[in-house]
Amino acid sequence: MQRSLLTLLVLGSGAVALAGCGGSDSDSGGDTAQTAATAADGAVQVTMKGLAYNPKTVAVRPGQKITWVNDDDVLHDVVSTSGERIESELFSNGKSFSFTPTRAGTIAYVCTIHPGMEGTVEVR
Ligand SMILES: [Cu+2]
Repeated sequence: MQRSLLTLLVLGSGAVALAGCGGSDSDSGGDTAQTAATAADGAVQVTMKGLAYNPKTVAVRPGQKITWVNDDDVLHDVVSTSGERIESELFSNGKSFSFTPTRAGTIAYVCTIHPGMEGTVEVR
């Protein structure tokens, strides 16, 4: 009962916002993944959340560091299946792993304990 009322309120306010402002920037919060992808120093962050890498594909230059941060309550790792070798330990919530590719190419990687949890690093 409470939950469905909340859902209605959320959906309702979303519809009002959509109808009310013609295409202005969304300020709904809670979805910071896109803007957080590239830090000021050029490092790229991939968040591990909901048994997925976000963003799933990142494009970097050789020498540009990538940091994976585990935002799930289960362990994850980063192990490449093609391209340059990446092999992290399993790490827990709040922990991170960084890798800096040295040459151009495509790196496909997976989490070894979660089937379907896959990502790609495009190095150009
Ligand atoms: Cu995993």
